[in-house]
Amino acid sequence: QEKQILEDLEMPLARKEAETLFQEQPETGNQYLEDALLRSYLKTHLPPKVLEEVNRDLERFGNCLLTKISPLGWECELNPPVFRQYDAWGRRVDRIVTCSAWRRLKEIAAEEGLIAEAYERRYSNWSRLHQAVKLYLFSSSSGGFSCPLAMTDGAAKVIESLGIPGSLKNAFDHLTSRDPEKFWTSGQWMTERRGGSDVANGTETVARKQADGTYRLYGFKWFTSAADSDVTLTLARVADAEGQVKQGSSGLSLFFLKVRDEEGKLNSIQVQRLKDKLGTRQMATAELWLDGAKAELVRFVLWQISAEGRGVASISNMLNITRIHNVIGAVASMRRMISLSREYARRRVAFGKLLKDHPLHVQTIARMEVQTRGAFLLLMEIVRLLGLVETDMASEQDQLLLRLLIPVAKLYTGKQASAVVVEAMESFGGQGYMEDTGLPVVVRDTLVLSIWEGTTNILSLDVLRSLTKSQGRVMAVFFSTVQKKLELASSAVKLDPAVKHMRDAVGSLTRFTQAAGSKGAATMELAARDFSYALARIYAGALLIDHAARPDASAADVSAARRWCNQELCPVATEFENSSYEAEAALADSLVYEGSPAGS
Ligand code: UCC
Repeated sequence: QEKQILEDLEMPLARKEAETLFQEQPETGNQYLEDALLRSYLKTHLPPKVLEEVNRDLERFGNCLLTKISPLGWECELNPPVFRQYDAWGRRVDRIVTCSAWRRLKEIAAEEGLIAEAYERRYSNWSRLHQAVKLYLFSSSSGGFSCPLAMTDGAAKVIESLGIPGSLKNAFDHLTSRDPEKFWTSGQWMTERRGGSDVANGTETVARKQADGTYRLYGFKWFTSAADSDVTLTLARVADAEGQVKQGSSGLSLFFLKVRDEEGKLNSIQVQRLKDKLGTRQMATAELWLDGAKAELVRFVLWQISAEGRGVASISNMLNITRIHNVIGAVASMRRMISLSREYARRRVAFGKLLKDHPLHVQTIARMEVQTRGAFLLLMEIVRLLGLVETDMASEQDQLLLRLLIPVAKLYTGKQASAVVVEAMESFGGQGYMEDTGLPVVVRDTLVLSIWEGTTNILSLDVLRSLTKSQGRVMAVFFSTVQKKLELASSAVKLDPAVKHMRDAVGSLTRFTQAAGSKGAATMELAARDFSYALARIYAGALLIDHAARPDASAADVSAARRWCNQELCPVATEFENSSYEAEAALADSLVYEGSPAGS
């Protein structure tokens, strides 16, 4: 007894406790089964037979994520790619070495048909939605492998939309294959030293035609994501017989190239270095010298016209797909952080009770949930429309709406996701800031979503581009679609306040579009971001109301719609009515440059 007492004295209570886990680890189960909104969306929209099969596949996939994919994703985070420029004997090899988990994820992506599903179309127009949902579930466990998949999907889309030229048929088959041995991933090499956003003026790469009809590319690509990909699409300026190239957008053409030959040797490409990034560290982003890389000019089979000088228009099909993937990533990261946060709140005790019993804490999570629901429904709407377009079932209105909603959703959800994941990190207190919880990884990887694939301002200008190109018809479709959804919901009394807020916002937006027409392009440009936010908030509001007006809607559906519509839905009108844009612009210089050395 005396010995025991002595031992106890030597090991004070505090130390004994420290040896056991005393922080509660949040555990989530099958992501699909725990996602009430996703399941109710599928139940509402999919035809019963499709729902039955998709439901089965997603439940199985949810288990696979838990047991197989998540551990691989974490392994990728712990073993980021490394660059070996030389072999042991001094030969230049430029090898990007990835970990085995990364390579296994590529195999799984093929086996699960994460690209193939969208192109096989076994569920007709619903195949795209099925694929997008799988990618959404995959995204936050994927250790960054979502990035090459986004570009692979984009490349397949470009090839398909050109009518699958004979020379690219083989590539298309590889990109859309379910066979891990055969599956290829693609890059999207668009960014050069002088241009990230301004591709038209920043692209210096030159393409020289060869006697066999192929081209050799010479230039420097400044950001090439997933640089270990098998193939890529890229832009270059075709040199004429005198070696002259045409500047600007109309001088750009789209090229396809294989990164390595059959023996694994680089296609006259040198890797300068890997980028040192804030996040997405699992995925290799490189600077590449193209020193005569053999490439093929992408041709339009469908329209029998030359593809020369149509580079930007051709690659915009890829951009629109990768921008949808960006939305998938944004919604997935919000969903992931909220799932963890709400589980943590069920386990963690503070001030004598569980976090879930602290109303302020739950209110904070609920606000994030509302944002995530709006973003999720926007995503589903886009992929629903894309599915219709891809199966020739879309009306002209559907096509216009899709063109408008892609940049709107990309820019809006990118910003939402950055805010939500940072807020969610805070809900874990200090633990949220600890690397080994995995939470900072989600935060870092999310922050890129408002940058790559076009920044918020560039995407706001793309929204204006879609208006100009359609001569305003896109707005007529926007308004009529929103109005229709509000009319359908008008019998649901519980939604009255939300519908009223929406009608007011639609009125304000209508007045803005009428008044802005008489102002110059400069005012419209200044209003572009607020205008895009208004489109996102109003359209997502209509979708939330629509979802909440179903006969079997839950209390959460109704509450989400009402809370969403309580925010300022049409920020552009408030600013515009106060004549703030011109006034703001006049003062912007003095505000931004106060104190900075003149002339610098
Ligand atoms: O590569 C990158 C990172 C890869 C990682 C991706 C993974 C993401 C997945 C996430 C998973 C978690 S980042 C590279 C990103 N770079 C960009 O996004 C470029 C940003 N800049 C733009 O978007 C610009 O707006 C440009 C380059 C498109 C603007 O070029 P231009 O030449 O000034 O534009 P124009 O002259 O207005 O347009 C040329 C043509 C027009 O067609 P035509 O000639 O028929 O009138 C436009 O209507 O292109 C058409 N066009 C479009 N069409 C331009 N944009 C679009 C569009 N979005 N959709 C349809």
